[in-house]
Amino acid sequence: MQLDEDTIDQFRHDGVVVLRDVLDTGRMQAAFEAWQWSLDHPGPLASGLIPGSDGAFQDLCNPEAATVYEPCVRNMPLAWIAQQFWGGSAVWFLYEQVFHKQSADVGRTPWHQDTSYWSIRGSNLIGFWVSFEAIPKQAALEFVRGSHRGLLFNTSRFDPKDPTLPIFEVGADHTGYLPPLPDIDANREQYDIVSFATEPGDVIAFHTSMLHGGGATDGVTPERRTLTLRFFGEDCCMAHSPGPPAPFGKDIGHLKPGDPLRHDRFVKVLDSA
Ligand SMILES: O=C(O)CCC(=O)C(=O)O
Repeated sequence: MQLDEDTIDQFRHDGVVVLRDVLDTGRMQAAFEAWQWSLDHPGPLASGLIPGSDGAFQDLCNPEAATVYEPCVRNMPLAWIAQQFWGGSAVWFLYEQVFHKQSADVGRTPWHQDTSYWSIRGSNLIGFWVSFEAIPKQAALEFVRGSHRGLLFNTSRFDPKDPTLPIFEVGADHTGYLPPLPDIDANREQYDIVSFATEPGDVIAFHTSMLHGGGATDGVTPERRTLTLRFFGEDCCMAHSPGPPAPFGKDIGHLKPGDPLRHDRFVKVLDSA
């Protein structure tokens, strides 16, 4: 899928674009079968999306899932899209994440930034958000436009009492300190929030450092089945972080801050162009 310059510029500037009709019926079916596999084979990080609340499920980075997702990501144009955003960088598959909001009253996914959960930094980072239902704007995931160019915050621990509570304790030496997450929902008028209604086959591409959240279910969208596929490129390396190399744990634990992010764990999907 060849992108035009405006779309590439928009992704680089805004950090998010919606791409229409990216996945045809066959690729959507393959993606759905992979998503279903994840639901049927929960990995070590599977959980209810929001601790203490019912009706939602997520799983991510399942070590057993690589062979399930590899054919899927090789057969999709997503890595090629990422390569165009990154000016020709090679592209590696980082990991999959599945979301299942199972009833009409599941609340918003709290505002957060994916990158700040990881000890990985770089500009070549992207998530592709694929939903198997049509999603109207009021149930869509929301993004703070341009926030991938701003601060990385101490991201949300998804505490239902206060979704801004940080995930990491700050250590005595302040290594990897990240500032507290702002309360975006309480001050929405101060933020440039964008969202997109989508149809099956559309894909939302976003930089993983984007502040994003939302996507509650309601009577119009009583169930949401979503797959996010994340990729990285050449400039990504390990970084100091207040936490572990989440969500990879021991798998890549020998990599040190500054080391390029390269490991057998990550399938290279495209060589540099
Ligand atoms: O779909 C959702 O509710 C959350 C998605 C998300 O946070 C992500 O894909 O990074």
